[in-house]
Amino acid sequence: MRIVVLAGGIGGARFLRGLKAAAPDADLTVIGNTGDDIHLFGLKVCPDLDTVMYTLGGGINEEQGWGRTDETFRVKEELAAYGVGPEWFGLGDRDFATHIVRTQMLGAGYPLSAVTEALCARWKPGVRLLPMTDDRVETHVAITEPDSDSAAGSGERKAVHFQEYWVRLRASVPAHAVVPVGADQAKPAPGVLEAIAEADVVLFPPSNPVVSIGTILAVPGIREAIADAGVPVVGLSPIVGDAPVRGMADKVLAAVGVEATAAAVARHYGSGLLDGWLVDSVDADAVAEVEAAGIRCRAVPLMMTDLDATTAMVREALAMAEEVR
Ligand code: GDP
Ligand code: FO1
Ligand code: CA
Repeated sequence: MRIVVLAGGIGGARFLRGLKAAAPDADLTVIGNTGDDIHLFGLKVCPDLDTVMYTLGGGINEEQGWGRTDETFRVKEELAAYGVGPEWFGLGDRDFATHIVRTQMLGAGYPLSAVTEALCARWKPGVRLLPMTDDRVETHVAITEPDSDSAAGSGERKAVHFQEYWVRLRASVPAHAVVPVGADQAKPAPGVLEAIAEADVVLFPPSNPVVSIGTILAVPGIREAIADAGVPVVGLSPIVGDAPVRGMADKVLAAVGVEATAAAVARHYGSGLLDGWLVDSVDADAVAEVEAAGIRCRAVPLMMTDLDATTAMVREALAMAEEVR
């Protein structure tokens, strides 16, 4: 069976671990979000691709969910001693090597998809990991700058990189809009549309619906290819009990005018895209609302507390795919 998964970082990566366990013989293609990518210190950093690669390849910092295990921060300290920032983004020494290799290959003319394949030759994630695009896309967030930080003195409105909104500001300021800058001009990376067209099932893990899956779907051609593939498309809610399990999905959903509920996220994707949707058992009340929107829905445990729980979730998603096929 050929399965295509649209993935962000932590939510996507943990789900994929369960998918590998639930469907060990399946051919897995992951379309990764690159809207979180950022250029720092002359290097190209791809947080979501790396989170998937490290998680599936055994190199992830498990507690944190991103970055390398057994990490040190000597380079970061030296940069800070030179007064070279940003100091709010924690790139570790081991992680730096990945960004150096990536940037070197990009500089030599390889597209990001080829670079990602080369990095995966080391990590062997057990999936084909494709960036959504080889073109530059950066998610920016329109915010009101907090008073104390504002050069203008108070309440300045401006756009910041998603990483600045999330890591520096911890999503503590109002987000008015989320813009995947460059997405409208981006082309799907080689293999993306082909994988979707050849898929037997498309899965949306419980990744962020706006800044992970929403960004992937913003690359022209990807949403259309999924809708046209004629195969079951099944998603799992990242919202449990009207709140994200972790992260800022509630804030970025508000910025695009969507309530932070499992049902609202399903309606946001819509029946034109989604055939099936799983909500957590605590959100059983949402099932009727989702089904009324024309999307098959069931309530099952959706907390990825360990591999067994995650594998069980994936099995439910694959069972639903057979039901709606
Ligand atoms: P990120 O790029 O690291 O933010 O990761 P993703 O976009 O792939 O996933 C983030 C989303 O995963 C967040 O909105 C979380 O609510 C969701 N999430 C994380 N852990 C779990 C879990 O155990 N169960 C569910 N249902 N969602 C989760
Ligand atoms: N998240 C943080 O909260 N603080 C950091 O300093 C940080 C550094 C970092 C470095 C490399 C990387 O791949 C990810 C990193 N993240 C950090 C996670 C990342 O900012 C976000 O969680 C994701 O982009 C959101 O999906
Ligand atoms: Ca992300």
